Amino acid sequence: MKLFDRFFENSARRIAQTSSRRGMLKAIGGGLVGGALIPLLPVARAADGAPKHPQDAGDPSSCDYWRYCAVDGFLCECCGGTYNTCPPGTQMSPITWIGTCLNPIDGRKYVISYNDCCGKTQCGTCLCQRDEGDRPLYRADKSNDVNWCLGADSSIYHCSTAVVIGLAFEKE
Ligand code: ABN
Repeated sequence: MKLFDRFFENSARRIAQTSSRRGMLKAIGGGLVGGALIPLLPVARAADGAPKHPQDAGDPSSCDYWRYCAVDGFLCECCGGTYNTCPPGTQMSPITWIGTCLNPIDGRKYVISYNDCCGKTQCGTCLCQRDEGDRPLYRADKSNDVNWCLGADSSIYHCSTAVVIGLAFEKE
């Protein structure tokens, strides 16, 4: 036990002889300031057009974007909204066209709802017509060539969104 005591006594004396209170405060202060600055260091932040989720890939303003596989309309992403939200001043249609698209990142199929945004004249940019699974208009239940704003307060069509509803489960 004496050996133990002597060891700590000697260590404490050595520290006391070789350091000052001011030096100690400086070291503690430096540590605190340095620690606070670590979150401010530059990190690779998501650039414009980068995936919003790690399981997502592609550019939502491009017609090739995986969620648009069955879309027919102007992409809201190019019209002041996003791929799944309406631009300000428009309302989302309560009735929609549903598609099933393959997410290239996880290799799974997702049910996508193509809600139209209504209440402003047509956006006119990023027309995208992929039409996967679309049938002629006379098959009304199977056609995406429909103005879904007919079910909204205003029937004026502006653009189309692509809202992921969930995973698609296919019959074996
Ligand atoms: N669902 C898009 C759309 C809107 C108006 C007319 C045809 C298709």
